[in-house]
Amino acid sequence: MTTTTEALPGPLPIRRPLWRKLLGFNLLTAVALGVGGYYLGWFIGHQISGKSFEYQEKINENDVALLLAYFFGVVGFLIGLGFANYPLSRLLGRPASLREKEHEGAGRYFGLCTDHKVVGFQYLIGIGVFIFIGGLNAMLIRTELLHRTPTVVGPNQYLSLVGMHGTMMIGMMTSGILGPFANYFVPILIGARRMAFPRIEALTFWLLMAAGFIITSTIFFGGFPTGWTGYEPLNDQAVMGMDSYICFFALVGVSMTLLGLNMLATIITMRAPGMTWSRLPIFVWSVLATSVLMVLAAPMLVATLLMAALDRTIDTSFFVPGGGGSSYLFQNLFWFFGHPEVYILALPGFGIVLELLPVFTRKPLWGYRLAVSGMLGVTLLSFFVWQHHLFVSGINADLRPFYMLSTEIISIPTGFIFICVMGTLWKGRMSFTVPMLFCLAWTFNFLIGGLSGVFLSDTPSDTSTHGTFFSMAHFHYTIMGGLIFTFFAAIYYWVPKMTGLRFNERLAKAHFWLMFIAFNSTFLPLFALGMKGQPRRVSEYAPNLHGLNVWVSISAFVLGFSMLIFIANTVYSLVFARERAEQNPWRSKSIEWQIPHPVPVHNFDQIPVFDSDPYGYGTPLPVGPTRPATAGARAPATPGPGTATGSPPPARGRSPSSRRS
Ligand code: HEM
Ligand SMILES: [Cu+2]
Repeated sequence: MTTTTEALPGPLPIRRPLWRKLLGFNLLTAVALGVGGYYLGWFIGHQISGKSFEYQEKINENDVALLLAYFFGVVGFLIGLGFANYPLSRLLGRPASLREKEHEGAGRYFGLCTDHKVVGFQYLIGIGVFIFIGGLNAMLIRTELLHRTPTVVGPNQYLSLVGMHGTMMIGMMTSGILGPFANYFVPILIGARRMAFPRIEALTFWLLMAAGFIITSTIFFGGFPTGWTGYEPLNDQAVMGMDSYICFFALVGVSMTLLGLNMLATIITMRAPGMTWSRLPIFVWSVLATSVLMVLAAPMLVATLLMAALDRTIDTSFFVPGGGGSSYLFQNLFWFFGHPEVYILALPGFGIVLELLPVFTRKPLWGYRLAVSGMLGVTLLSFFVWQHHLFVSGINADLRPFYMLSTEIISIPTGFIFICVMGTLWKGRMSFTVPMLFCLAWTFNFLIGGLSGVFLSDTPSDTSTHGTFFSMAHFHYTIMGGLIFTFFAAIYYWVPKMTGLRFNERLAKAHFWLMFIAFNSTFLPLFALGMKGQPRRVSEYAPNLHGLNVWVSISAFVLGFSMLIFIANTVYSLVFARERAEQNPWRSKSIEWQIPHPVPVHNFDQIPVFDSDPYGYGTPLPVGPTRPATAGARAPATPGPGTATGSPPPARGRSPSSRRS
């Protein structure tokens, strides 16, 4: 029984001459209007602030002008892409239409397109480019740290370099899994034809790209000295490059909020019949939890940065002690966002690992409910720990025990996730495919990241490790060792579905092993360097630390080289070799592998009806969604030892016809 309440694909592409295509709303127009808007803002800024506000003529230091330039630039860029067309035509009373540019051949990848699969792809490439730039920054940092004293770049440039690297990485990886993979797969996994707000979905991507250009442009304005945390009062005193940071992070915040809202609306309202909460794939649960964090935390970031921008332009003094403000206020507000942010980075990784392990152990997910409660527990608790970042900043010391305790308690729900990972691995028939290797590496890396976190959550040990390379090592273990490894797991797992092509396995394995070994060889010694007192964000260090730093730098270059293997593999496999992937190479039972490639614009001819959970390995083939597409051809049930799932709970509540598609 299916319901098809939504219009199926629109008309076929209209053939237009090239000049006509170039004139319309597209990337070219967007860039032109973006540049135009930028100069307009710059001009207006100089007109209104030339005399009064903080304009220092000699160094052409005009924050009002730069902030307005960025603002108008982004607005022009979005108008050029066509984001204003729909609201305007609705205001003029034209009828609502749902889809946009979904049938325009390869051109749809280069502009506003409302197909969630196209947006997923755009995210993957777009984020990839900026992570690559962030990675180049890391290589430069490590090149500088080959030397004991500033050699390659000056101390100020070093600071900017670290800030750019950190800010770019955090801002981009925030949407690193949700952008490409949740946008692409969540609608399919829940049996929907699209996201709840397809235009907003496209908007989140293009906002992020605009933000990426803005943070890169900071090099033209002197960079920024605060690192990724943007602390006051340095923020207020910094040169114009700081405005790039503010704009970048504010746009990332807006993009995140919208992304989270869209995911929540989609998952809550658009599940197909039978897709009950207890059948929701665990990856979708992780997206849901992450989205809650995004929606609650990111607006705080945007507001905080707005206040910082006002401080810098019209001297509001929210954070400037001299004017009656407080820099502690900034730290509190920033970390009220910033700590949930670290779980925004971690949770999707949990989701990927738990989603993939059952496939490669041929077992049902062990402890599904425990995993869900772990994710929700992390979500809730992550709003109660932010002051562990302020242990040494000088605020009320009596608050420390509370934040120490709450931080340690958060390891309980995180532990649930680990228990579920171990339970699923236990007696599983493991196949060591590349995605599986990345998941296993996650367990190793994240364990080190998690255990070292305990030292940072305890005030006594944090007082000596805070601000050293120890904390650097800790968060690279969680973000790079956690998130980036699962990011690659997801790439190797899902890109064959997205492209219909397979990666070269030998190159993929070479990438994995080199990356895994080089990663640990880069970051494990940093714990030692930190305990010996090497400070963060400073390019000079004590003579006795030189040998280890050289070791770390060389490892980092090998790590960077492993990324080149990945890029080479991608280009070789997807552009030159173009070997077709099987329809279901991993013999997964999950629905995305049961539908044909390429996935039609509307995903499903008939909305599927779910009547089992997606992890029924070891039990007979699930019926329902998989029946029409596979006809039992693939996904044979390989009975693993002791893997009876028990029958899933019956569909509750709503009848199929009451659901939207
Ligand atoms: C090739 C891999 C990487 C290397 C070699 C690397 C290296 C470094 C180094 C040496 C620093 C700080 C230097 C200092 O404080 O003096 C740093 C900072 C940082 N990195 Fe990475 N990194 C890598 C990847 C990543 C990734 C993937 C992320 C996140 C997604 C990330 C996030 C950060 C952050 C947030 C900072 C702190 C910046 C600050 O202090 O404001 N890094 N990294
Ligand atoms: Cu924290």
